[in-house]
Amino acid sequence: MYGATVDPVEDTQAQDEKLQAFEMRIKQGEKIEPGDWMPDEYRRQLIRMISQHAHSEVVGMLPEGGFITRAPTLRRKLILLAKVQDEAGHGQYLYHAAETLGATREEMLDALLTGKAKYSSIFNYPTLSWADMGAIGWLVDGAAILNQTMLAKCSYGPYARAMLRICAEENFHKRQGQDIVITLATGAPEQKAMMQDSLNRWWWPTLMMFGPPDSDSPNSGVLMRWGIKTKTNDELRQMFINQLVPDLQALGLQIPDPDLHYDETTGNWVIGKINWDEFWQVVKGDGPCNAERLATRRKAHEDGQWVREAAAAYAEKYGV
Ligand code: BYC
Repeated sequence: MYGATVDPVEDTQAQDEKLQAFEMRIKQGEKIEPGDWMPDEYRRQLIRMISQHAHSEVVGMLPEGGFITRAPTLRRKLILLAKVQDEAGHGQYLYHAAETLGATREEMLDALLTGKAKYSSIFNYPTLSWADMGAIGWLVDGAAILNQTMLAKCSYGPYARAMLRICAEENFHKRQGQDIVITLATGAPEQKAMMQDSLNRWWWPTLMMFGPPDSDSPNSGVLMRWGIKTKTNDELRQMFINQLVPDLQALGLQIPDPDLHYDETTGNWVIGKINWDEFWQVVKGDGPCNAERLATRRKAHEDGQWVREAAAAYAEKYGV
């Protein structure tokens, strides 16, 4: 509400005071809620991150969705079906959280379908075997849980609360992935080979999921300052590596990294070089499945047009 009569010096001072009060609230661990004052950049960053996160959940249904009809048993099929359905629900919670900041569903979907919006790089890799359901569940969901457990403590109330629900379900997803990996890694030689091949393909892309190295992460500074992120990309990546390496090795699986070693001094598993050129290529839209994923989403959106029209007509007729 800044009309022509507002004194610019007084205005800047008022803004500074609001910013100080806002930062104090974050420092004290208070949640920022939709109607509260917030800097434009805080709102912009949250809409960017939450909408990308929502798109990731929705696009993330595709790599596993193709295996629902190819699950090896009825029990596995039911579990995978429930998991993929959960991801759609996660997308819904997150789109709602972004809407509380003023983004509309139409704008967000338009950005996804026109290729303007990002979604997680990991979903641009193909799923080639049943073992990939294990790798996605344990590695990809495991990585997502670490990131989302951090976000469940973030400063924006609706995002933090959405994360609490999502993390509860993601833990089940991780367990189902772990169960598949353990079954295959301790099974027949063919099963073990299938699991090893899957790990070879998913290990590096999963490490890339955490985002670029801290030295090359333009958003981290402001996100950390305002309590949206409380851990950096590299910190979370290292936590993941330290958790996963001993567990995978205990199953007799080989981590596809000749430089991997344990550093006694830091207590960390140290990895070789991540291929960041590959990461940026995928993020910029030129990964193995980017075109296929977007084409599938666009078709689903077009096929769902009649449902949106019917829902809108119903709402208009009955005033709901
Ligand atoms: N993929 O400054 P940086 C799931 C972009 S789904 C693509 O470090 P930031 C699941 C980044 O956006 C869970 N793009 O960014 C679902 C930025 O570009 P813009 C997905 C990436 O935001 C189905 C630029 O690179 N989780 O669990 O500080 C089945 C510079 O990066 C990626 C989330 O979405 C990437 N991996 O940190 C199974 C979590 N990394 O936007 C499982 C929410 C970076 O400036 N998001 N970029 O043009 C986040 O926590 C953060 O956004 C990130 C990146 C850690 C991903």
